[in-house]
Amino acid sequence: MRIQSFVDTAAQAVNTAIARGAGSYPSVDMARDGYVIESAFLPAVEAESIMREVERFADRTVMETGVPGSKVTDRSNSQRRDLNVRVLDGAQHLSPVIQRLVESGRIEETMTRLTGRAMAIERLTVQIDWPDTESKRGLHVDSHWPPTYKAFIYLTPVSGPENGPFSVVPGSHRHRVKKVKAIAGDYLHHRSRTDLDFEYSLDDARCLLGAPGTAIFADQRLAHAGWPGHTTGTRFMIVAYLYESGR
Ligand SMILES: O=C(O)CCC(=O)C(=O)O
Repeated sequence: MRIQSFVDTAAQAVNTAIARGAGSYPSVDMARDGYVIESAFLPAVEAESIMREVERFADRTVMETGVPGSKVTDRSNSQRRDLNVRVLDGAQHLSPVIQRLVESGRIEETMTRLTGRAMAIERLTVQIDWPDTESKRGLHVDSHWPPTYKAFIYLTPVSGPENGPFSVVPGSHRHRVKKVKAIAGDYLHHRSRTDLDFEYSLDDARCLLGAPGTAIFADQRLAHAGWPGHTTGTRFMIVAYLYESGR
């Protein structure tokens, strides 16, 4: 087991060290920062319509959707971080507006245009975050290698740090030396391999803000986290998990 873990860690470190291409996306902003914000990606009325379908799940006693193909999962059931996060999988079955958005292909098309890589959605959720100043996961990547991507679409106003914005260290999707150091440190200290909070600081992170309907397209090799000073308002957002198709 320990040998396998070492081999996996070494593979991650080597692939991170030799990774190329994150700085040469066709979108100059995506190449430089690792993310692009598209305001009004969804019209405000559509964000409102989705909210009418999903806001009932902010009631913690509602544990089932009652809609085939969708389900409610509380992160607190399986982990000790992000204890105030709820995920609605199969969110397209809960809202005709989300269903139409998925069928339109706009999310994949936008990420494909920004990165120059053919993207496909593998999972689509609505994430609900209740205020939390204690258990938020720190800065991390989703995967060092292979790269993964997400589109976040805010459904509620995320106007300041107090609303718990998605936050990133701009440009960190291109870093290789710091990432290799992080992977090695995590291995030696038995931490999750994707943790970055010993190499990066929230002081270097930027809170990504937006009105309902704002979309953020991100290379998830960015050092990122939900802002830990989330004191006000329950945040709802669509999260599309994207991968290079045919990988
Ligand atoms: O809640 C957030 O804004 C952070 C989300 C996140 O870390 C992720 O999707 O990997």
